[in-house]
Amino acid sequence: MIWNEKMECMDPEERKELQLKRLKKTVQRAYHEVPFYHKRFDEIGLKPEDIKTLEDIQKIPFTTKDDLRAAYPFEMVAAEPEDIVEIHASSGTTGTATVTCYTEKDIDIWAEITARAIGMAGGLRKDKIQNCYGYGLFTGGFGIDHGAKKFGATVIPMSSGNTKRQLEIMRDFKSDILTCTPSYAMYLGEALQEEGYGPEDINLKSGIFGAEMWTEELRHRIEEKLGIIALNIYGLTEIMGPGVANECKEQTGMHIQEDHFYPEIINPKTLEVLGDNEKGELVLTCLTKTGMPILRFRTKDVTSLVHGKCACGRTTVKMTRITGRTDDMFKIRGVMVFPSQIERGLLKVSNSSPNYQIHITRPGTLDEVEIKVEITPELFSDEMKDLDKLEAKIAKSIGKEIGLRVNVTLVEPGSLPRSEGKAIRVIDERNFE
Ligand code: DLL
Repeated sequence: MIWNEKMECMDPEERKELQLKRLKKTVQRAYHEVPFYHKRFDEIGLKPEDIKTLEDIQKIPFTTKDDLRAAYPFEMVAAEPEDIVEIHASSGTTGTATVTCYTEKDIDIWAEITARAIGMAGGLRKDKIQNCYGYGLFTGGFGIDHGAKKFGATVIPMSSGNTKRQLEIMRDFKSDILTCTPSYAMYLGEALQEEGYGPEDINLKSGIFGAEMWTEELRHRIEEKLGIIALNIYGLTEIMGPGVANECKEQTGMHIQEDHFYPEIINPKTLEVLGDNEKGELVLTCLTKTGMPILRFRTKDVTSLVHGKCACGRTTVKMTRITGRTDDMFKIRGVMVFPSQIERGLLKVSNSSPNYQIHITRPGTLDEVEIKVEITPELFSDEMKDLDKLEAKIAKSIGKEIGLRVNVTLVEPGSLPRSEGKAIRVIDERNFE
């Protein structure tokens, strides 16, 4: 079902006019209400009136995650405090969080775009949506919740975790649509099987999965295990949350909700804007957001854009599955982690060595992190039990920093590879290509 035929199937030329009108308005708002943008524009002699065509967007400087961090928590807000009705923050732990503020109008738009995702997943008003994205500062839980209510479906606000209960509710309530990260969907499928049940014992017809990288192979496995059609959903806190782009049943990429977001693909090195089908970094501009309108945000996510009418009838541009990042951020079980946080945790433990390597694997369905740390030559001769203690101490300190459990293995001094340039700190053995 197409939730908003007018917007999703609009003639592309007509949509461009709408985008330009909205872009001009948002640029005015950002310039006049956000000192950061005022200064940025003035520095290069750019005036909001200089944006006369959609291509003129290229005159606007990029906004980065560092800019947003520097503005922590509320400096990017473009609305009066009394008009802000909800706040969310990125899934990273302290120090890396970026905050986003929504007006009532923003929440309505957010609900609109996730309602579109539910439409794409074959949603009906009588459907029950088991929402296992985390509720809280993370945008996943509330984003889907707002959309499910706007759609008129029934939301089961499970939030994440407690797998046994999730399965019980799924069977007893006869949930129709599942929303969670793809790795958790797979985990639920396996747990279902372990309990002696199969797809025939549940009522699910589709799933809306995102918030982390995943592959076609994982899609097939989830579909088989749960007996559903599995669809991709993309979004990020800085721009809105889930729903920025949603996949339809054609499963050929995610439709960007272009009436609300303007996408560009750039070469991350030269910053040049790339054409259709060319892989590069996704840059997004909010066209309608009023609480915190972000212009030309460098997402660091690697994808490409595909224009043209989809077999589903929608005319919005599609972005292909994300295959990587242009920075060193990685997500572990849905939580954003930067190597610098791991390093901080490691080095808080006195007599730990700064030579380390982070190994990420997905042995079954859930991510595992192992941090190999060289021991200093002085410690090398120590008793085994002292080394075990040190491992546990480092694991605890890092765990505190990133909010996740990690395994630490001490390795011999000098055994980790040295690099003359940028050290290779992260070995991600999960395959997302
Ligand atoms: O992950 C929002 C979201 C919630 C999206 C639920 C989809 C479903 P953040 O925590 O701010 O927000 O993380 C945003 O996650 O820049 C990507 O690197 C990654 N990401 C999000 N969706 C996908 C996806 C939410 N479908 C960051 N495929 C983004 C690959 C994704 N990566």
